[in-house]
Amino acid sequence: MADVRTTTLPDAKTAPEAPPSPVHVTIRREDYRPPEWLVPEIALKFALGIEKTRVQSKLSVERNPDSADKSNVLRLNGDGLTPAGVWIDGSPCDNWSMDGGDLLLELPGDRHEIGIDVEINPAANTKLMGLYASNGMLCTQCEAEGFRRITFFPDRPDVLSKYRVRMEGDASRFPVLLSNGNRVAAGEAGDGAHWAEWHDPFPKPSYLFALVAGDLKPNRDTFTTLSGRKVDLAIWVREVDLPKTQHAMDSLKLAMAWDEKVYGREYDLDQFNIVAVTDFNMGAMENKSLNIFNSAYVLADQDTATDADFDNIARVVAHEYFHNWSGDRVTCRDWFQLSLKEGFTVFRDQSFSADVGSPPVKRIEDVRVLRAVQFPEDQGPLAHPVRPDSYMEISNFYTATVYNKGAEVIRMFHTVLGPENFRKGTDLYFDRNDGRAATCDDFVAALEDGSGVDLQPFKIWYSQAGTPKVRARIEHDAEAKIATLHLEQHVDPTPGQPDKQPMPIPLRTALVGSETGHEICPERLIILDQARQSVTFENVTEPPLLSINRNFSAPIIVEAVRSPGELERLAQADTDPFARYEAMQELMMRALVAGARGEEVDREPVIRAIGATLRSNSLDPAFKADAILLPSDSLIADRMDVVDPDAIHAVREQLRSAIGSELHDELVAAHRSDGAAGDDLSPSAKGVRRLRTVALGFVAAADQAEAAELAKAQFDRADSMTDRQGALGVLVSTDTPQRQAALNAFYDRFHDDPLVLDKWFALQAASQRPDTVDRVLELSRHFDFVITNPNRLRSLAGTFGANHWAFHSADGRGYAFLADMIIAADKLNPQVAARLVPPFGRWRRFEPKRAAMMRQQLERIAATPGLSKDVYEQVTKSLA
Ligand code: 0A1
Ligand code: ZN
Repeated sequence: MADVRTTTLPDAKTAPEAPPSPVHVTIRREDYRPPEWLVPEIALKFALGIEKTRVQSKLSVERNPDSADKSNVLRLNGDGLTPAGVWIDGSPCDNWSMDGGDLLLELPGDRHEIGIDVEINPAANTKLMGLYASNGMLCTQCEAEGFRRITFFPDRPDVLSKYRVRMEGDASRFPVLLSNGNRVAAGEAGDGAHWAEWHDPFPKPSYLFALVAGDLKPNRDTFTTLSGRKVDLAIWVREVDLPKTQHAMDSLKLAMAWDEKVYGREYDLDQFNIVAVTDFNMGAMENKSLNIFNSAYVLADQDTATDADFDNIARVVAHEYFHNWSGDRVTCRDWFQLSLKEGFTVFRDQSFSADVGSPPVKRIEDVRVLRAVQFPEDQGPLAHPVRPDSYMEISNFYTATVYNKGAEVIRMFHTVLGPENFRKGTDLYFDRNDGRAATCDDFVAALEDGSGVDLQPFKIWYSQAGTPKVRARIEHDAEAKIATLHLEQHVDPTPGQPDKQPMPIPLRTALVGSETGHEICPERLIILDQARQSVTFENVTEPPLLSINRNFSAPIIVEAVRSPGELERLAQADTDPFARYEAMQELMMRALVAGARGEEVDREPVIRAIGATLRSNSLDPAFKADAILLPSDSLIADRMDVVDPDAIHAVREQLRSAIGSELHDELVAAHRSDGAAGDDLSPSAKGVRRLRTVALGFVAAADQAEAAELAKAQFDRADSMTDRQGALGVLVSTDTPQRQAALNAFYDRFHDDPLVLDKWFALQAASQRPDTVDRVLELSRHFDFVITNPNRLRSLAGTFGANHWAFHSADGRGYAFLADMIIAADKLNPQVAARLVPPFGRWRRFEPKRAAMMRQQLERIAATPGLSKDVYEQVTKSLA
């Protein structure tokens, strides 16, 4: 075969210095090429120090037979690294050059051994990507492109290597040394140092590499797999936190058993470690056998964590564990395929949480998150498909679209195939792709081949952005006893996608008799795949009520022609709990939207429906709490053509107040209901507590003084953080003497516990008072406000950005505050700063004054010198 190696390296000594690569390049999915070089094995040696860590790497590299590009240049990605030494096949090499942060080496043959030395400073790493220091320990975060901040490497997910890691460090500072796989050797190194060596037998991409060194203590346990192998489990935390790790451990064991039962997936190594760290950009990370967690998703006890915290811990522990198969054993070919692992793993963790809790309540919560975060994304300037076509900074694509809408896509496959065929498909997917870097197409192909069902039409869900809107209208021919359902679908244009195609939309649909309240036509699955479509139902013996998109079978917006009376009836009679919840939400939403538009509002159907829900003996309290909660200000805003936050807020408060006074007795009774001791974490006890606080919120809307008394009593007597935080959450929005007293008491008791102090910041940033902006400004100067800690920054700035009324304060000070925060945070941690930008994104939909102020702040951020790629991408896209 002809030698097609064309590229050569410029002579390192004579070539002009490589120009800095353009800062904000757009990467495109269509440009994907297989890697030219593979790295089947890598050995890493770390001489650990907080301020200086030396990293020596040895890569065995070989030409990729599957690559058509045959240059003799090996590009090793780097970010902020300078090689202190380079060797090729054991000989020192000075014929290397840099291209931006990347190291380029000229390689004569097809197989070589590369040695590279670098030195890094973990203490100076405020981006928290790569190797960094947190609370005296060292830890890593490599997804998506952090490994290149540790050493030079082809840092892309389709290069899989076997890792051998040796680390050495001061034994008193770093008594515990962890990495992926199995610890194969350890020993003393003199001068108070020690070392450990770890081997991971499973080839993995660099983003799954992990290392931890610190003074940690384990909560240990074991799990015996289905085939009888014993796995040693450990959760590593600071000694003081050990008593708060049991729930995470219990959750881990439940998740391991669940994945065996539901997906037939066993754990594959002898050890599984979880480490909690204080400073972490996201929730947690699925590094092979060494999961690293934001401590918020590990630590919990009754006194410091709410029921929601407990649920989140179970969910995230399960999520990361499930990644062992959906992510680690089968990984992603490129970052455009991120939803391959994330959408699927979210679907898996959602199913797990549903199975260990209450399925309808879990479904309502999942949909609430989707609507609160993903729908706005899909309808704004940052809209992108589940499988994006391009990005500047991949960190900006760890979005609700990739994660949560991605999970909805998998759920639709599950709905269409049914559980058994779906399982056949996932079995085939894992078999076929084990040890490979796969694509979303590979996933769908396996589901199709496993089930024998054609899923090609559904693939548009990966490529077409935007939330479909479905109009539905039912027509009844009483004489012929036939009902005809008329359906129409439409997707609004999104950036880069002006014209949309109809999508296949699975709609679980039933008809409920408006007289008897019985399900007169049992549920069936309608696949709406045309722009317009009609479906008939026979034997419709009474005027039907339309129960559609049951259990939220498709991630769409339904606009169904149904009167308030019909919705009220459905809210009581529908046999699908989710559809009942939906009927309530729709009823409330219509009243709120009408009110915000200045139209007259008939509150009575809403109040009657809430009253009936509260009085019901058959509904469980958690469901009641969900069902009676009014849609948030931002959800109402999503339904408005021109958003006026003050009008929305006012009408919502008026409705809350009316509910609070008309249903006073029912609400106070719900507030008083007991049967939920603080240590009882059963779904029913959690439900009682949730309803207690939701009810109190309504009482406060009608009578602050009365509610403040009830709340303060709840606060003082609370035997759980759920009740304490619930009461404080209500008080914090009131103008009562109890408010400050409770805030102070909370601070005094918990200011040494960072995760609880985060709550104190967040509660105030979420407050619905006219002075919230002033208070938040003050808090940003508070002694305990630490901008370098992502949890603290999110608890103040992130929560504030989601506080619709306060953020959109008419004087524009909310906008200025958040923009200041973004600019300041960007200098330290671009990834976290960029995640604060989205609230600005929808500026075009606001009334002109606010729209202008929001735009102005975006422009101010964009004009900041030295802006990161992360924030640059979000801000320019928001302005475009
Ligand atoms: N894969 C993780 C999410 C994650 C992504 C990037 C990170 O770096 C800052 C950290 C975590 C998950 O889905 O859990
Ligand atoms: Zn994940």
